[in-house]
Amino acid sequence: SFKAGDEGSILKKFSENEKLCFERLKEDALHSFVPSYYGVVERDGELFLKIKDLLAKFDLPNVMDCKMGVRTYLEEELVRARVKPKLREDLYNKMLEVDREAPTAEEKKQKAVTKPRYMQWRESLSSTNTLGFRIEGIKRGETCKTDFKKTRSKEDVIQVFKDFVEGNKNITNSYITRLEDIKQALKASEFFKKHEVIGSSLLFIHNHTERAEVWLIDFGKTTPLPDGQNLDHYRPWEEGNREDGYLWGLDNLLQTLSSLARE
Ligand code: 4IP
Ligand code: ADP
Ligand code: MN
Repeated sequence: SFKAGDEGSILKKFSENEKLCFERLKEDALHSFVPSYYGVVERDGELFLKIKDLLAKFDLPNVMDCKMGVRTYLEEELVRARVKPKLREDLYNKMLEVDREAPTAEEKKQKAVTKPRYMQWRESLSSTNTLGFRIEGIKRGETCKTDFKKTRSKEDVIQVFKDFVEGNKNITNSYITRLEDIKQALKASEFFKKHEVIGSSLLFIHNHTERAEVWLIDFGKTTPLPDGQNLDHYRPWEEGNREDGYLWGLDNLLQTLSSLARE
């Protein structure tokens, strides 16, 4: 769903929702932690969002994608699956690949699961439910690793971060500082107050020069609340309250990096 853009930009497959988020974020306290947005462009008859390539100024970057929050699907997806369950064979197969025993007897018979069922299973297998974030993938040089679906415990997460920074304390501390700045910006942000932030990631980038940055990316499922409604991003999620646990997850992420810095 991506294309290389020109002069240090990338093109992401258009979504109206994500476009609106990028536009609102331009004016927001979070703007310096979100990649610059250059508008909608058309290539070969398809629409894309043109976004700054965060890796462009890095020589040999190492990259980690952490998906934030205690929940990774929208409440409306849950409602839809209840009213009109859509059975997904592809998600059933992805489930089997990780754990032959994960599907219930009924699911095995149907050879399919609903999307919320799949997403909830992914959340409980990983650290999403217990820590409010999970590691989605890591790129080091030419190698991409995405087999973190069962990385759940604090100890395992710390180990993955340790390998990612190769035990480098300067990089770890730069990441902590950047995350603390992000936390302050989130608390000051009008956008953050008024949006349910689902499936969004923090992108960690560093290299051998010890340059280290963290950016907020992926607003495809970040949705505005009804007028006058706010989230605090800490409270546990209950269906209907639309909480996402983003700040709770960020605190846990900061704790994880802090224990690594103290080791
Ligand atoms: C994927 O599961 C991710 O959760 C995707 O989110 C999600 O897309 C996919 O839903 C789901 O199958 P795995 O990571 O286990 O492969 P992301 O795009 O953030 O990676 P949505 O559309 O929910 O963002 P489907 O419905 O596209 O399959
Ligand atoms: P999707 O909605 O398909 O999940 P994301 O926005 O999460 O797309 O991006 C997927 C991956 O692409 C990220 O994990 C990251 O590695 C890379 N990526 C996304 N945005 C940028 C960017 N602005 N600059 C560089 N890499 C990016
Ligand atoms: Mn994503």
